[in-house]
Parts: sequence; structure tokens; C-alpha cells
Amino acid sequence: MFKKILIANRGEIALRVIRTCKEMGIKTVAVYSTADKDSIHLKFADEAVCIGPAASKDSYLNMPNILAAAEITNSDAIHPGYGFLSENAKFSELCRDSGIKFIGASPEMINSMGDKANAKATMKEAGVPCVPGSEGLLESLEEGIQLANDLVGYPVILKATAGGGGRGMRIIWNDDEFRTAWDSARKEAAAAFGNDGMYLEKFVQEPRHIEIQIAGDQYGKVCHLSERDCSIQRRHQKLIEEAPSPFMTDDLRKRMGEAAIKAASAISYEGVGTVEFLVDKDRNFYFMEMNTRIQVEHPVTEEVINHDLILEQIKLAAGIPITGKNYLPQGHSIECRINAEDPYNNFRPSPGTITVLHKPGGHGVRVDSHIYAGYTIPPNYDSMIAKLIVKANTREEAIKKMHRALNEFVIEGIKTTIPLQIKLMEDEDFQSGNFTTKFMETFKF
Ligand code: MV4
Repeated sequence: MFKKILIANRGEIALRVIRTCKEMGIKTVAVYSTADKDSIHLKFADEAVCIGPAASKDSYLNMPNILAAAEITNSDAIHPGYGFLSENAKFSELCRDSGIKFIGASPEMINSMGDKANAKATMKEAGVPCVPGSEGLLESLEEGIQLANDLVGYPVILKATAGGGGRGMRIIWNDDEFRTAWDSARKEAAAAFGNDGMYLEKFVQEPRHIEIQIAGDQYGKVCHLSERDCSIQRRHQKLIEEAPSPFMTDDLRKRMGEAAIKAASAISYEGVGTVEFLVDKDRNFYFMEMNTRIQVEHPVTEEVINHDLILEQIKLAAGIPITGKNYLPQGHSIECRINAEDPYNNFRPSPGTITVLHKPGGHGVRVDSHIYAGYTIPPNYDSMIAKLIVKANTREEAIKKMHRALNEFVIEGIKTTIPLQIKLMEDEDFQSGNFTTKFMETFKF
């Protein structure tokens, strides 16, 4: 097992990883930017190293500085958390070259899943259901228009192969819209990713976003750990996640689980990962993308399968094998991402000092957060300041518990998404479980 792990991240996930390392008897090294000098992850770690100024590119994305920090502290592994360098093939490669274990995917796996058209081709080849569309990249606008008319049928969706998170993506209903979308989508993708490659798919209207958590060991064994429903999102930012999905059936779980295992096995996946699917109203499901990292919403899976996923991730990276059996959810878990944003002012970021703080508690309530009374949220990073997670026997009880816990959560000095999430728990359509990724577009709060 590793003796010392450097956590190349900040905020709640840095703390989350440190907690598991402590339980495993592994020493921890925190890294921080000057903007994070008062962050709690520094105090909970055994050592802390400053890796640069506030801007992410100079600190949490600064590969030489992070590797130097790992070397001077004699760390034998790096946990990248999510975001930042967690899906950076170059960083994974530099870790390998330096003899430091990257607790994440290999550069080859990151590259093969990071290019979305390529990932889709690999999955299609492996027999994973994919949305009908272009074979790989579109060569030209004319080819796209012809495909949309002759094979796929409008509406279609144009996606950036280097994309994700909706950037460089366009929904198109006719030839005219296609002609306008083509250049603007390519320009957007070129600016955002330095890659203007585009592929085309049939647009699945009002889908649900359901993802399967998977785990693979170094000996070729892969299992799934059931699903999460992430359909409640706004502008591709998830607000609420839950497990199991209210839309799931035993049969669908079996088929999606098998497809996810097929997807992971096709690339000999090692470590924990997530296979994202779109699910239409008739419960047809299609591969969307694969994430080669631990995700923000991993706690809802932890709650329903009763395992620490960070612990499993570290064990897999250290070469410990899995049994290969799949996990079925028990009970129901919901997570609210609490962001320092004003939902009543277009979700404008609201950094600043937390003057008063009371975190909720009680049976089945978990708060994963780095905030404390007196903490100043820097304006430089993601606005998520806490994850409130509940676990109960049924979805109905979990919603009531979440409603109670949200009302107990006091954060003064800044604006948060809590008032919106309280309204969501009170909403009949949310309670019915019958919602799609379009839900937040029309939700009045
Ligand atoms: C789609 C789709 C409908 N049909 N693909 C959004 C982010 C990117 N990863 C893929 N996305 C979508 N791809 C086809 N063929 C609808 C979306 C989509 C979406 C997906 C999941 C969660 C929220 C979403 C919001 C808008 C669009």
C-alpha cells in the first residue's frame, strides 16, 4: 500500500480524500495556492506545500510545481480528485515517468475517452448502444446536412469531439440552422479546446441523464456499482443527484450495468470510473461519455452500496484485486450541491466571508464540505462549497430528510443555492420522480 499520498486538489474533495487516507494509515500531503492559505485541507493533512498563486493555471494546474511538491515530500502517489488535472493525460504520463502512482486513469485511457468521437467509435465497436449519427468526425458542412436529411433525420445535435459540458454543442432542426451552427460551433470549440472536430448525432429529446459507476482492477475484472440520476441540472451544472434513479427498473439496471461493464472492459479500464448514458422516455439508453475520475456525486453511490469509493479507488491503484461482483442499491440517497451563488440573481457567484455557519446533522445526514465560520470563499475557483447528502429507506423519506436538513443549514454572509433546493424538495414534479434534463428550464422558484 502507498505510504504517502499527495492530494492535487482543494476544497471538499481534498478533505474527502484526506479522511480516507487517515483511516487507511496513509500519510497525506496537501497542496495549496496562496488564495487557499487559510483552507482547512492544509490543517487536516500531515504536510502542506504552497504550489503557486491564486490562478488555477499557476497552482492547481501547475504540473511541474505539483510534481516537485510530490518529490520533496517523498510522496509515492498523487490523488487528483475531480476537475483540475484529474483527466489530464500529460499529467498522468508525467507521474508515470516520475515513478509516482497517479490515482486515476493511464494517459492512454484518458486520451481514448477524452476524444468523444473516438470514444463513441470504440464503444460502438464493443457493442455498447450509441445514438445513431456520423461515423467519427464530419468532413464538411455538406456531409453533415446530407447525413441529417438522408440517414439520421432532424432534429440532430452537433457535438465537439473535444467537448463535454455542452460547449461547442448545437441542436439543429433544419438545413438553414445547420448552415449557421456549423461555423459558430467550430469556432467555439476551437477557442475552448483548440480542436474544432465535430460529430453528429440524432437529438434525443427530453432525455434523462443516468450514469453507471464502475470499478476495474489491474487483472481485467470489472464490476458495476449501480446508477446515479443526474437529470436535475442547469446549464450542464448538476444541482441534485440521486441513487437509485427513480426511473430505473431491475431490468434496465441489469442491461445498463452490463453495457457499462462492456464499455469499461473494452478499454481494460482500471480504477473507478463512470459511464454516462442518455435514457429516452421508452427506456432506450445510449452511451454518452466516460469519465475516468472520481465524480463529485460519488457519495450517493457510497450511501446506497455502503462502500467508501475513495478507499476502493486507492486499493485498486495499489493493485488490490476485486471480486467482480456487481452491487445493487439499498435504500435511497440524494445529494444537493450547495453553491455560493445567488439563484435569485441569475446564479451569480457569491464569494466572500461566511459569518455564521450551522451544518445540519442527525440520522442519515452527511455534509462533505471544507467551509467553517469565518472562512472566506475565494473568487478564483468553482462555487461549490458543500455537498449535503442524505440516506433513507425510500425516496419519499429521503426527500423529507433533505428538506429538513436544508432548512437546518445556516450559512450567513454569502448567498447560496439552498433556498432553490428547498423549493425543489417541495415540488410535486420533483417528488413524482418524473423529470428530464429539461426540468430546470421551466422550474419556477
Ligand atoms: C445529447 C442530448 C440529446 N441527444 N445528445 C449535454 C452535455 C453533453 N455531454 C451531452 N449532452 C447532451 N447530449 C443527443 N444525441 C442532450 C444533451 C443534454 C444533456 C445531457 C445530459 C444532461 C443534461 C443535458 C442538458 C442539455 C442537453
